[in-house]
Amino acid sequence: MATTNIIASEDIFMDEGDPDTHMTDGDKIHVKKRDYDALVKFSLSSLPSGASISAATLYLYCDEQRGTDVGKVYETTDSWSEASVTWNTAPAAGTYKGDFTSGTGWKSLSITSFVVAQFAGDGTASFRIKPEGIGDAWDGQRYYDSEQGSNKPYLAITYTVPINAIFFGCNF
Ligand SMILES: [Ca+2]
Ligand SMILES: [Ca+2]
Repeated sequence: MATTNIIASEDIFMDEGDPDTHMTDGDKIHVKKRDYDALVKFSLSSLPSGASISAATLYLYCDEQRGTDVGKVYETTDSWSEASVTWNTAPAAGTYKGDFTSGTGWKSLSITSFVVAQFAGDGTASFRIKPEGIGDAWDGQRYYDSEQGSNKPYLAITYTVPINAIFFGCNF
C-alpha cells in the first residue's frame, strides 16, 4: 500500500458575466452564484503503471466562504488550458460527484471511481466546480489555486502495485 499526493497541473475560474474573457491565472479560484465556476486538472502520469487505486480524494483549500453556498464537484473533460479558457470555451460539467462542506479550511470529496477510470483511460482527471445556486448574489467559496505558495489543490491517492506487475516490469 502506497499513498501519494498529486498537485493540480492546471486550475482557473471562468466568469459567466464576462464569458469571452480569460480570468487571470494565479488568482485564487472562485465558485460564486454570480457568476463563477472553477476548473481543476490532475495528471495521473506519476502513478506507476499497473497501480491499483483503492482510494482517491480531491482536496481544495477554501479561504473565503460567502453565504452558505458550497462548491458542487462535477467530472469534466481535459481539453482546456488555464492559460486561455473562458466561460464560453470551458468544457461542460459532466457527472455530479458531490458537494464540499460549508466553511473555510480544507474541503475534501471522495472521487475514487472517476480517478480509477481516468487512470485506466486518458491519464488525466478534470473537475468543474460550480456554485450551489444561480442568481443575483455573490454566495460561494474561494479556493487556493496551484500558483499560490501553499494550500494547493491536490488528489490524495492510495494504491497498490501487484507483485507480478513489479516482476514483469523488470528486465531479468
Ligand atoms: Ca492556475
Ligand atoms: Ca480525462
